[in-house]
Amino acid sequence: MTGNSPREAPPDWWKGAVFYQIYPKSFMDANADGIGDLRGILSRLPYLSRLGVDALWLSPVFPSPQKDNGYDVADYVSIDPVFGSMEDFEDLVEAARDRHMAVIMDLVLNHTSDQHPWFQCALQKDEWKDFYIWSDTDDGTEAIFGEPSWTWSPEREAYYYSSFSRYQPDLNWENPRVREAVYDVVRFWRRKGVAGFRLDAVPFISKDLKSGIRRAGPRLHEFMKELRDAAGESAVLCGEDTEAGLEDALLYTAPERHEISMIFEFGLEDYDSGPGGKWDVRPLDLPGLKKHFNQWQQGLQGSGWTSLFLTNHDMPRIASRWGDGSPEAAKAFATAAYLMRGTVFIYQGEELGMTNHPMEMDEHADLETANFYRARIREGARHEEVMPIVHARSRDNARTPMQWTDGKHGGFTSGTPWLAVNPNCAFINACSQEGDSRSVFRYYQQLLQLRRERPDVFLDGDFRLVDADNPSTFTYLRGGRILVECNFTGTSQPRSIPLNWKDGAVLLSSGQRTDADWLRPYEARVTSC
Ligand code: TEU
Ligand code: CA
Repeated sequence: MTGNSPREAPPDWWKGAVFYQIYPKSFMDANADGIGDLRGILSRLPYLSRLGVDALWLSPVFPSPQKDNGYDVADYVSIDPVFGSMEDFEDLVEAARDRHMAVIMDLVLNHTSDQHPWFQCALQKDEWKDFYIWSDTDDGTEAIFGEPSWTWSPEREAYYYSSFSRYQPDLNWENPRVREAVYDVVRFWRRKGVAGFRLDAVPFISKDLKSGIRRAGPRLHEFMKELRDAAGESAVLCGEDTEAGLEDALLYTAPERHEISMIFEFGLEDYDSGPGGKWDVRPLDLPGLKKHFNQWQQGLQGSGWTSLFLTNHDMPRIASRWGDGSPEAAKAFATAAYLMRGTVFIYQGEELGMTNHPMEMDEHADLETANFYRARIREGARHEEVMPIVHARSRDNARTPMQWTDGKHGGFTSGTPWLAVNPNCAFINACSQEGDSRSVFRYYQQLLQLRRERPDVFLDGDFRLVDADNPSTFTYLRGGRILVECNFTGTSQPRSIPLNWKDGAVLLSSGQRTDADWLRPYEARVTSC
């Protein structure tokens, strides 16, 4: 395996690396309590090596009341006992390093849990009060998870502010003591050997509520520079900004600005949703999506960097979302995404083509889903009207446990899983796919291998969109040499490329045979021309 360890690798090793996001709760349970854990992850490192992974992003493993599955942190410098011990964590980092894999942590720096000692002190002691944001009035604004932004504190006789939920009070980044405390956390994990961080919800850390600015406030980039100083030049820093435009991306990632390495931008979510946002489900507007990627690929060509991802723990499964849930759809979307210019991020289970799992309302665990359902019912919608939307968009779709085998609970646990395993583990599972040359897993291996073999094209080469308005296929040329064609539909489509490109050598194909004039349903094909 040609992985990269941060120590021996060049400073920008992360550009060509393949990152794999682990949602620890749902990855692998080693002690039969139904919840994934660090020992479970450690036991699956050989699998991740075989896939071709260079770096792991662990979603939060810190002590937490789990109101938002660990994105409500009660202690930034310990491991939640449900996931294991600090020793388990150190063992994992070391075992990963032996396999030339880096580990990055998920830092939730905009807010803490309301159970964090900082917040508990802020409720009691005046010298801690300014760690959080207070007001005498509630201005009626709504937090992201559909609750009021301001929550009354009887202890303080004032309201505290939260961007997400009342269990996640926002830290006051204007207070230098807060920033020092946060940078201490960054330095702590760097000393433990982590290669960097995924930074949760970064634009929210700078705001000016008095002027109605709730995110991406005036000091955002100043704070990014301070974070970079704390993390060190060699750290890989990936910032989540769901609203970032291209200009923001350049500010975050142009190397001479010494901010962060790359961002996660969420433009891809806009082309199958209406004005009502994520719950406003629409069919995919493929020309719109292609235009978006084209703009980003062109715009970041000279400077700046981005990540390439299809989903994460907050999004439904891509094979179901854009496609018909078939393995072929999973392959086509991965090909389109991962051969663009940027760093690859795979979300656990995507490499198996895992699909959405429609569940009953009382089986759901996600706070956002519950709030959405309650609000719609309160507004007068019927249960039968709301459930199809929940099934299409709930974050729990991504959080059902990994499907390792066709056995009980998909081999994830020998206990009772915290969230139901998708019954299709009977035929979608890692064990059978590793042995099946036509599986999604085996295709991912080839796709990642191809990317690795041609850094001249896939890292450095330019991006040219072909046949931009075609509503069925996604076709582009990399470095003027390699043509990527993906059929985004379940019907055969004519190849819409110039005649003289038609007989280039096939470097990768998702099917057995390739036709000179047609792409089969959901076919992905990579040729040199
Ligand atoms: O998400 C940040 C974010 O902006 C969310 O609004 C996201 O778009 C939403 O989950 C979509 O439904 C991050 C984490 O990824 C998420 O899991 C956390 O719940 C959130 O921060 C709060 O920490
Ligand atoms: Ca466990």
